Formats: sequence, structure tokens, C-alpha cells
Amino acid sequence: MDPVRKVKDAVENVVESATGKVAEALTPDVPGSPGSGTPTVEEPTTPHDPLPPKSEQGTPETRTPTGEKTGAAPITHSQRGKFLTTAQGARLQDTDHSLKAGPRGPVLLQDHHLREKIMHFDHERIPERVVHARGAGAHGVFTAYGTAEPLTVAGFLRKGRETPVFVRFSTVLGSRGSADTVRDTRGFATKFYTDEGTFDLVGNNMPVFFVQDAIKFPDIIHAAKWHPDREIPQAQSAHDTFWDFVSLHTEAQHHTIWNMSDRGIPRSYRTMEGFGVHTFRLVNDEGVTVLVKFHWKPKLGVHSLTWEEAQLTSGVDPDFHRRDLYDAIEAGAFPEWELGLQVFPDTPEETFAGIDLLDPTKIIPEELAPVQPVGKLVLNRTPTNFFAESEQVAFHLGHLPPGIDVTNDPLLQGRLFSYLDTQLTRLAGPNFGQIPINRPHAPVNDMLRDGFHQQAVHGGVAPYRPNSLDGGNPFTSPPEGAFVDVPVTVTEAPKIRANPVSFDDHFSQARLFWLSMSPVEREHIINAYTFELGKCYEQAVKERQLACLANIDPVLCAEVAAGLGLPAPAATIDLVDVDPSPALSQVGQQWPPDGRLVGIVIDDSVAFDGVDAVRREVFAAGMVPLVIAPHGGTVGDTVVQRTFATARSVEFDALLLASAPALAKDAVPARDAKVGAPGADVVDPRVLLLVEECWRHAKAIGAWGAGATVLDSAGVADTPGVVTAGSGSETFAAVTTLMANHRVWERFPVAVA
Ligand code: HDE
Repeated sequence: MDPVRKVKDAVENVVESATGKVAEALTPDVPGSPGSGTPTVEEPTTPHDPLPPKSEQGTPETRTPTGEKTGAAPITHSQRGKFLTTAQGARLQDTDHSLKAGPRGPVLLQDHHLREKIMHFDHERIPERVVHARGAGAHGVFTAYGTAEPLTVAGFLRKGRETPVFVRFSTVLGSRGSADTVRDTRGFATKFYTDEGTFDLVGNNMPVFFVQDAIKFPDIIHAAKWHPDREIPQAQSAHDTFWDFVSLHTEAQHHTIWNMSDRGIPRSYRTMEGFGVHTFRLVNDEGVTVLVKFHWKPKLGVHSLTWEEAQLTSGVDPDFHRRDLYDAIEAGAFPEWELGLQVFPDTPEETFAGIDLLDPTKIIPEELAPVQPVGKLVLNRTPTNFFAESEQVAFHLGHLPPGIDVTNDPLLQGRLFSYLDTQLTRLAGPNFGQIPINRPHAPVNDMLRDGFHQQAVHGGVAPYRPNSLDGGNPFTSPPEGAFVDVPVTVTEAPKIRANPVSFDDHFSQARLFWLSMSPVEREHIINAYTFELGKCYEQAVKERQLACLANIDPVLCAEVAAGLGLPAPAATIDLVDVDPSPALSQVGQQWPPDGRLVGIVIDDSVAFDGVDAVRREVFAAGMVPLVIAPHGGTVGDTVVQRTFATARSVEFDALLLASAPALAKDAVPARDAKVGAPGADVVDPRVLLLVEECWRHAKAIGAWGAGATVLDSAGVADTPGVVTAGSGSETFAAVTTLMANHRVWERFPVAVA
């Protein structure tokens, strides 16, 4: 589908409509309606086939376990027919009552329908991922620019080649049902279904990792997850075991400062960068190799929540990132990233600018090795069934197509074991590659046989090589088109448990990150460390982490120490002079506002025409307007999407005020403690709270007409990023300009330069 907004189309249709039922026509186009049909109040009784999926939903292509297209339509692939059946297809007349010996009698063991239904229900859950349990995936397409052709034989990077993809975003620490907006690293895992075999790029939204060697992964995860005695805290690093570990195992300090920065609380999956973290090796058709790092650059720029927003959102809408991803796709604001490469010569030292390319706790600043775009990713379909797709998708670093190979990064090497191994428990056996979302699009002829949940009906008698009984099939491939391991020379060395000396520098790049931040970003980092260490009980842990901060920067250390009420220690190493990398900062650029949510506050005093004109302009600008009113239903002819009772500031990227609503009918003290608060006698207290929070979170606010008086009541009139104008259109135009900066940064007070 052309990425033209459905919402925009709907508006245009309405303009052409002569019926005048504008409000009715607009309602379904606000993303989020649950089903593809319009439900009736009465229970439907006329049998018909299952409803089609919603238009924005996609499924894995219908392929055989060996990768061949079946041609079956996705919906017939799962459920068929008008009538309820058993799993074996026998029609059922009743599923509301178990089979009993008389209406008051005991349930009979022979009730095979009851037993099948309960048996299946009892086993609906599978083990959640040991890390990255909380996540959400979407389908899309990757289109190559061709710029990587000189570097690799990988066919999916040939100019113009389109490859279907499935991307799963995740947090690391929380359980499957935990909140999306906690402070944490985010996973960014992409499955490219290439016709030369699946390529999984299993990355994160931060370019470095806590540990340098895979053997330390269980340690960092045990430290960061909940305490084993009480199983708290959920999805948090603000506790003693995490800080105990990272302050002792100091190679974690670089990743930790990324987590403490605004990168740890992304505004949305759509506004995250992605990184392959490790260095990979590309090989071209002449056998020439280069070393590369993979980067995903979001079209909307890197944008984060404020800490208060993140905390509020965890309670108000724990599914915030998932909802944002799916609503954006449904609205036609398809999330986009460019895939880019940092390219380094493949020298025996495997270093660049003196930085060890095998050390996953180090970046190469983009100023030294620019990211070269090689293709574009567009996510354009939501899953049809979350379990079948997001939960069952299985990524693995060893899923590599010809032209992309691994390096000796010891973290990467351990991952090559872990990702297959974990699926044996999680997806119950070795055939997880045959689950629809994991089926390759390339022909499969693998000699792997049998096992739990085998889906393929293998013919032949000779799944071994060499054979003559199956005519010698499968044959090994000629080098062209085959995955050929790059014959890297392994230098003679003793077998030892040790790191290269170059891995010993644990602080210079944490310092590089700190020095690259803008003043407001530094304030956020100070605040995050102070909060997290403030939640620790053990004095020794706090003091030890302060000692680490002293080795990053004296100002950072002193500010955090002041917040903790502890003395700031001196550095134990010489602080290196590093050139900042401006590319690491999120502040200072302008970005498109696609798919942003704009709240419009109205009440019965507002003319429909004015509000409708602004709504159209918001749609036309590629954003989604949500009308907020004293009650649900309609206000005049305007359809209401949020009420004062259901709206909360964190949902909106900007706020427009078309009126100054007095206390709504449901604003009574027994239901809302804010009624009676200062100013609430003039403007409904929930509207005041909306404005105050949007202001505190540095969002653009605009008002026209009576709306301007709300700004006075909230005490925010004539402050940065608050605009008033003569009409809704002018107000929205001014707000749009402000939104390009992501936030009204100057509203954040800065204490340290
Ligand atoms: Fe993972 N990681 N990881 N990891 N990882 C898993 O695989 C592991 C690491 C990452 O959406 C698990 O299928 C080890 C770095 C993502 O399904 C498991 C080590 C990076 C996802 C596993 C690492 C990642 C995972 C859990 C140290 C960024 C979610 C379930 C050597 C480059 C994928 C699963 C999804 C998931 C092991 C380190 C990213 C247990 C042993 C570094 C995005 O196999």
C-alpha cells in the first residue's frame, strides 16, 4: 500500500460527501478500533465466515516448512467455515455447558469437547524469553539502495531489491506483562526473509554492551533482574544488585551511562536508533573483506520521554510503545529507518583510529567513520496474531546470508550458541524454524529430520551425505550463491581465559558520551544516576558507583554525590581529553512530525467549523488529532475521542486549546481529588492538569479564542513554546514549527553547563 494516510483519505472522502455526516465518517479513522467489522448491540446469530483481518494487519507469508509459497490466503490458513468445531473439525452445537449426568449431576469423563478445550487452554502459555520478554513486532519491507554492492555479495543489498522483514522491539529486563516505558535498553531485532536464506540483525537501541565476553552475560542479567528473594523490582535497574555489579565490573560503565541518558526512555520505537553493536565482516564477489558496524537511523529522529512522562506512562498506559507502533501503522504513518554501515578496513589488528573493533563496549564516533546509508526499512503491517508472530518469532545471530560473516568479538561468539539453545526450551524443540513467522523464503533442503512438532513431510530415504539412494540429493553448492566462511587466519596463541589488553579501558568512552551531551541532556543523566542510586540501600554500593563516576567526569560525580548527600571522591585514573561526538546528542536538529498525536480541547461553546478545520489540518500534516471534551459522544457535530476523565497528557505530543471549559458534570470531588484545587473553579481541573503536565514535559501548547484564558489559569501564558493566535489554523501552524525540535528544550532549567 502506498504510504498515503488512510486518515487523510477519509478526510478527503468526507469533503466530497454531500451527506454532511462529517463527524460520523471521521470516527473510524482514529486508530485503535479492535475489530475489522462494526459490532451490533445484539449478538449476531446469522452464520457467516470469519471476518477478514483489519486492513493494516499482515501475517507471515503462507509458505511450506521448506520455504515454498503455498498461495493460500492468510485468513483461510487459520480458521475456516461458519460453524464452531473441535480441533478435528467436528461441528459443535454447544460450548457453554459441560456434559453432565442430569442438569444437577456430576460432569462426565467422556466429555471430549470439555477435555480438549481445557487441555488446550491449560497449555496456552510458553516460557517467556529469559531476556527481552516484553516486546512487540511488525511486518515491513526493506529496500536496498545498492550502495553496499561493492562491499558484499549479499543479494538483498543489490540496488532496488525489496525484502520482506519482521522487526521485534523489546525491553531487556521486564517480564512479558511489564510496562513499555521503563528505563532500560531496547532490543531492535530484524528478520530479513532474503531469497538466499534468512538474515537476522539482532541489535539494540544502544551501540555498546555491558560486558565484553559472553560468559559474563548471565552475571549482568542476574544482577539487573529482580532480587531473587522477593522478585522485585520489576523491569528496573534502580536497585542494589544492578549497581553492585556495574560498579565492580567496570566495563559496564559505558553502557550504563547510555541507560542513564534519555536513550533509556525512548518516546517511541519509531524514534529509536538501532545498532548491531558488534563488528561484522562483509565479503564481496572478489573475496575482498571489510569490517562493518550496522546502524538504523529513524526518519523521525531520536526522541525520548521525560523521566516524569515515563513514570506516569507506566501506570496510565503500560502498552504505550506497542500502542504507538500499531496506531502509527494503522494511521498510515509508517515507521521508517535507514540502514547504514560504518566501514573499516579489515586489517590484522582489527582496530580503527586506535579503537578495538572487537570490543563491544566501544563505539567508533560517526565523525571518524560516517554512517553510509545502504537501504530503507518501512514497517507497514501490524501482526494479525500477536502470539503467532511476536511471541513465536525466533532470532539468531547465526542466521547469515552469503556475504555477511562474523568476527571474533567474544560477546558475538557466545551469542552464536545462545540463540539456538534458548529456543529449545522456549519453542519446545528443534523445529522452531518451521513455525510460520520463522519460515525462510529461500528453498530449504537441510537433512535435519523428525523432532517435536515436525511440520514437514519429508520424502526420500537418505537424509545423509554422501548418498546414492536419493540420487545424491542434496548436493553441496558451488561457491557462488553459498555461504562461505571467510578464511580468516587464526594466529597461533596459547589457550587462555583472558581479554586483550585493549579491552582494559573502561572509562574513556563513557566520558566521550558525557562530553557529547547538551546541557539539558547532562541534567537528565545526573538526575537518572541520582534517582537510581538513591533507590539503593547499601552505602558501599553508592560510594563505589560514585568512584566510577569520578573516573568519567568530576562534575557528573559531584552533582550526583550532592543529590545522594555523600562526598564526591576523586578520580583514580587520569581523565582523557576526548573530542565530543555531536552525533550522540538528541538535541539541536529538526525532524518531521509524522504520526504525532495532537490533543484538541473543546467544550460546548466551540463552533464545529473551527474545530473541524484544525482537525483537517492536523490530518493533512500527517498527524493524528484527538478531540478532548467534557463528555463522550459528540459535542455539536464534533466526534469526541477522549474525555476529561480519560485523557492524560502523556498521550499527546502537543496540545491545542480551543476553549476554556468550566467544571464538567462529572467533575465532582468524590470522583476526582483535583476538584477544589487552586484555579479549578475557573477551568475544569483535569484540563488544567493536562496543560500543566504538557508544559512541564516541554511540549508545544497553542490556544486561540477562549482557550487563551486556560494558559493564564495554568500560569503558563507568555512562556517558551506556548503560542496564541487569532485562529486554530494559525495556532496549529505555530505549534507544528515548535514540534520539529521534538521538545521546547529551553523550558528545562539547566544547573550545570
Ligand atoms: Fe541477546 N538474547 N544475548 N543480546 N538479545 C536473547 O534470545 C544473549 C546481546 C538481543 O526480539 C535471547 O530468543 C547472550 C547483545 C535482542 O526475540 C537469548 C548475550 C545484544 C533479543 C539471548 C546476549 C542482544 C535478544 C532471549 C551475550 C545487542 C530479543 C530469547 C553474549 C546486540 C530478540 C531469545 C527477540 C534475546 C542471549 C547479548 C540483543 C537468551 C548469551 C549484545 C534484541 O538467547
